[in-house]
Amino acid sequence: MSAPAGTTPAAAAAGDLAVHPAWLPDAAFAALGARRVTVEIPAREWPAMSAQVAQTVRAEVAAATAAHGGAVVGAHEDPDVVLAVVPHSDNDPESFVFVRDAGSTRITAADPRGLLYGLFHLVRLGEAAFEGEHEVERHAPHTPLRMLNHWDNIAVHPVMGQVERGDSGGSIFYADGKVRADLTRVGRYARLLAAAGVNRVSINNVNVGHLETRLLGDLLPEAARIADVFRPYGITTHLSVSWAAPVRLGGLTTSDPADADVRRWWAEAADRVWAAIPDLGGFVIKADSEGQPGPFAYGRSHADGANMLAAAVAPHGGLIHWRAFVYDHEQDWRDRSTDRAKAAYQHFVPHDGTFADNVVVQVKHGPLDFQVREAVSPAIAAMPRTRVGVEFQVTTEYLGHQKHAVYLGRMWSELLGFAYWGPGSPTMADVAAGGHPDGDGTRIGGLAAVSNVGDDEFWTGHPFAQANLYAWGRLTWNPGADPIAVLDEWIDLTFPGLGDQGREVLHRILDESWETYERYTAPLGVCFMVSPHSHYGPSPDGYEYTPWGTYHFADRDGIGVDRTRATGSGFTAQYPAPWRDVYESPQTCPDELLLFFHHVPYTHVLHSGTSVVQHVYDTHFDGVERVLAARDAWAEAAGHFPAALADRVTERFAEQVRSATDWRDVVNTYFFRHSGIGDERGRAIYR
Ligand code: GCW
Repeated sequence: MSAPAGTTPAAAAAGDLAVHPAWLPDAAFAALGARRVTVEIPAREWPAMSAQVAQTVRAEVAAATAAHGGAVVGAHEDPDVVLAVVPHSDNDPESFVFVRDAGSTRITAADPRGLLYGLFHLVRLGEAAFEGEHEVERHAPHTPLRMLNHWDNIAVHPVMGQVERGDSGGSIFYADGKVRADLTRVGRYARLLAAAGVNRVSINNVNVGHLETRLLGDLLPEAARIADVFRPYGITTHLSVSWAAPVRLGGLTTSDPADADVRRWWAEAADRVWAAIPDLGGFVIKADSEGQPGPFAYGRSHADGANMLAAAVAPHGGLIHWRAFVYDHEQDWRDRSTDRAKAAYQHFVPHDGTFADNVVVQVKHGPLDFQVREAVSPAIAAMPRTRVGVEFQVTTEYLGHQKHAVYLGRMWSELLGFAYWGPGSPTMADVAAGGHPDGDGTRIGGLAAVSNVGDDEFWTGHPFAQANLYAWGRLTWNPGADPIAVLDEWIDLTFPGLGDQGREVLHRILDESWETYERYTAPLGVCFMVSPHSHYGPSPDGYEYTPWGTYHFADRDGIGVDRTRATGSGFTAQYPAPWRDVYESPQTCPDELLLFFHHVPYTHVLHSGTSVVQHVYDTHFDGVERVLAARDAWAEAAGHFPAALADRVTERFAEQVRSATDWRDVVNTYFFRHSGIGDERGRAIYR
């Protein structure tokens, strides 16, 4: 196979050794590694994962102290640092307690997995972990389900490549039509994820091809090899499965969930899978979605389908992550009675309370599809008796393909903190953690996101897109964390010793880069306007007359989607108060979502005091200015970074400038041609 896009042939040839260390170079361990460290883990019959994580903790400490002049010592030898497994009242295997007094730093946890998270906490703190006194601090994850979904295929798709919506080269798991013989890179990835707080990974695309279906069959031992590499870092492996597996693999003539043979096939498949991977997390499934098979073909509901799989995996403690991304992708654009935004709610909310206890209904954060700005999904808040998981996208399918510098921490933080029932009420993150106000507190769905990693030498195409992967993990652990502080953590862990200028420039480039991207692409929550299929670059009418249900309805008078109850699709009715009313009126709808909810004239005046069309011109000119400023800031600071990385970033900036300029001119021209209204500041708009 030739080197994947974005990977230099030299790096590909040099293989794993050329991989950038990302956020855990040896130097990140300098403070801890210079200490005398004790690790106390009682000999006990630990579950396999905990036992292996215990080994990982010991190995990490041994390597750090060997590299930085410290030592591994016994408890009686006056250690500076104690890492100890001790009984904890809550028994949460992932939480830990950090304290510093009388000149000694201590991490305690009920399980080696908590100890590992505590160890990485010390690494993040650096010298600060060993200075002064620290009150007792308990750290616990917001939710026990913190997952990355890989859209990796074993086969290489002629158009999509190997990783669907991946912009970081090929898969780290698969090459040459099989699981890689050498999984060293996966081990490094597991370590990066553990340090960020992720504890679950699904290893194949939710669009499951015929070859990948065999992960439940003859390729199972290969999947088990991957699980073996994740386990020592406290990471549970999940598999994406095809609804059609009984037909494809089992030779049955049907996948009807009511069919006894189908049920038996899945139960036997689960027995086989868990025999090979005893601590597998479960199955992720995309059914009746964008052409994937599902229960609709047999007149069955998604609850019927999910519960049938749930019954098969329940004896093994497995979970079913059933995706709610179900909509009509063969819509007639002439049909104004259908609104794709309503689909997840329409398909799933009627089944609330009927899903089995081990089913997580995984809902995308927005009702459309990972746009730079869309409303939050109302379905997330509408199923108090269901385990609702929320899905995000770390890979930047609609956000610049890891060619543009776009830090997503602030976007996710805003979404996770969205208070569904008004200020101070439970947030999106709370609902995912079982905190629906009408729920019983036990319905934990957790957080998931599509990974952005590939076999690229910098892991993520754009080296700064690593920050998104890191931030994703940290925000699943603590959704309330300040995303800019998280960015600082990433900077410290990735570029230890970087001076103030380098840090300041990274902040200048990244802190508001999400808003910058929004400014030069689709405005005011109108969504899409991207080139169909590739989802890169501007094409304002690209999806307008297609079956995909993603329209903006621009004409000579105005633009936007009327989703009101009064005159539109009625989508606003899916929200609880106060949002159903806030979004209903253009007077109260936030500017940034105006065109998501309303069709308005180009002359409509925003709360900001500017007209819609002038806002488009202003933001698009400004967006490009911001990209140019970021590029120039980078040019000043590039010398502070490793040369190969600096070259990659410089190359990406050239493309970002080109692409942002293209977006600006196409979108501005589009609005000018439709409205006939010029820029009040007389800047160049192509006519
Ligand atoms: O946005 C769409 C993507 C598809 C993806 C799908 C999904 C995995 O364009 O590539 O398929 O979402 O989330 O299932």
